[in-house]
Amino acid sequence: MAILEKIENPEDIKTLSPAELTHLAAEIRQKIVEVVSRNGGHVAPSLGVVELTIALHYVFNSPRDKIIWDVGHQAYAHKLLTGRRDQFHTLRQYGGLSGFTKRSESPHDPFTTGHSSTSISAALGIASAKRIKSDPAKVIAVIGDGSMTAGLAYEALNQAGDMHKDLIVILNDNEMSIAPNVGALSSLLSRTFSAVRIQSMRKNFGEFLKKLPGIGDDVYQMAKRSEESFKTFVTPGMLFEAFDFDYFGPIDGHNMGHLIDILENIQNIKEPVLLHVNTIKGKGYAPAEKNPVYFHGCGQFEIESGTCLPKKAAPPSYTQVFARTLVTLAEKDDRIVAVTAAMPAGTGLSEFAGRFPGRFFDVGIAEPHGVTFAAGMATEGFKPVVAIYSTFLQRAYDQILHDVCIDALPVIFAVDRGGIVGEDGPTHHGLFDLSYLRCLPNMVIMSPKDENELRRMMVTALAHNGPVAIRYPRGASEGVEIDREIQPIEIGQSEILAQGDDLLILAIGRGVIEAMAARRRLRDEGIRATVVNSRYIKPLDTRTFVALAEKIPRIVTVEENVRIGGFGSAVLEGFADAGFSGFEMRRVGIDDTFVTHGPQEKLRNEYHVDKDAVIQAAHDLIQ
Ligand SMILES: Cc1ncc(C[n+]2csc(CCOP(=O)(O)OP(=O)(O)O)c2C)c(N)n1
Repeated sequence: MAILEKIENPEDIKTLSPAELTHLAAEIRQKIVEVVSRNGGHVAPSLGVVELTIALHYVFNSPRDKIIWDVGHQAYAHKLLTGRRDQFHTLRQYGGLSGFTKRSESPHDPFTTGHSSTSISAALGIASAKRIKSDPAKVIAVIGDGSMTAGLAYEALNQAGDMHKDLIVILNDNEMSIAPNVGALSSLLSRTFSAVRIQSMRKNFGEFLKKLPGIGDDVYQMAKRSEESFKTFVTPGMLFEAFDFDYFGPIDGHNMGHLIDILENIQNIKEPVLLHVNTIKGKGYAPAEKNPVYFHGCGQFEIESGTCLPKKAAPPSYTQVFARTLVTLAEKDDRIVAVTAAMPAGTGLSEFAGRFPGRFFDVGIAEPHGVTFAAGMATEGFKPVVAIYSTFLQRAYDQILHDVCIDALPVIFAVDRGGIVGEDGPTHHGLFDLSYLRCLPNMVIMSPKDENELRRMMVTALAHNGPVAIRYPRGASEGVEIDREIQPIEIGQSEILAQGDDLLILAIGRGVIEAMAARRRLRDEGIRATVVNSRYIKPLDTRTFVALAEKIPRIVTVEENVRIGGFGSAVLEGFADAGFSGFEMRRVGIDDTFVTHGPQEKLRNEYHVDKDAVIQAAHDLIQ
């Protein structure tokens, strides 16, 4: 690490020779692999942009010039070069560096990221603000080809081209999203398109010209001679030029000298520029180059072999249970179709895709489109199951409301990663869905206490003729026995799990696990609690809750969601609407704050949504 050790800030790399820059790239790769093998993280995206990162910091002057990394998951080299080398070993750990770019972490991170496709909008906003302030600094957005599948990116390009702002967009094209990239744009960008499809288009167009009566052959000969060959006629550049960007590329994103030359040239252009860079995801670490999907974002692994370190034996994850159950149900019901937004593996839908390719749709990183697409299918009698992580579903809010709920279309939302997700931190926790879904008319919202109940809820949802959200957590399920026959659950019906006269605990989803654990400890202290698994947040089983609370007016609600607008709020509203009063209540849930990154269990404890929090609430009420 002879060179990296000397880089305290980006200024230090400007004096390095070309050979030293190449050496620095190797040292950075080694460091990234070393740390991510221990901490887990986005190794392949970061390895793919090492030369690009060095070249950007060599040519531009961060933090005066602003470099915005889309998603921010590929910014590890950027972190190493911008004063964070000594903390890099804490990456994604509690109290350590974030796995994404974060304004509060460094002046070199001008924008906080985690969700995709925001970089061009943010960069354009920053560039516009700088022009008002007469600040000549450059603004650069680096966005991947996967992130270019989102409509948001085009809204930004559309405005940027029109405003003729001094803005540089670098398209980091590795032909991969998390999975292989999808969509028409992806084939436009890909080398396959330039080589194979252009040749066949050229042939077809040539034949067409030759057939034009009278003039065809002449026009064909002219076209053939024309400087504007067919290859340059149809290029990815056309798309961006249509947005009034000056297009450069595609260039080799691992040729540092070439990158530096071209960046030095384009920095003087005062118009929107798009530089198209081809990179290899996982570059320089053979296992990641070979398996970029796994190494997109991975857990701990052994460096030598690239094999992931065995996790503790655990029951299947909720995601796996959802995925297998969906395949089983889809075998019997061909109206079931599945939709993912660029996360076939993460949501477990790969299995469905393999089994029913014609009924599986990967829409790209386009959650809003995915939801409206599903709504369209529902109008034709299908039963779309839209599997999207809670945090990314936030993007599709208007589509859920306007395109699904107003007409009560039977779209099922498999809301994965509901609750605290862990090391990805505040941009990724699914802590708002109960609140943001609960206020939508026609929506039914369920959350299972275990994997058996998840299966029952899926059957219930498929039988229901209207929108349903099933919210389940990240990670291993509870390891309970699975019923052979999957029975539905009456909509709106809760379940009493334990009886006791001292305290009433109403819980939802994972909260039920914490409630039951707390109940055992409280019983040892002589406090006897009734525990209710609410199962539904909407419709809420208010009648049962009121009947119980009349006898036991000391109530604790438990949820892994923000308290504002969540399950506890729903219970309070239900009580108020029923005219029920004279009770005392404590709501266990997330405060009005964003939760940092770290291990799930640690965060549950720190943010008071675990059994200790339930016990404390019980003590509050009873002592
Ligand atoms: C709105 C949103 N949906 C989904 C994701 C999950 N996600 C993180 S990175 C990624 C793929 C990004 O692909 P690309 O932009 O090409 O970057 P690469 O990792 O290939 O460098 C996805 C789908 C996200 N971060 N944000």
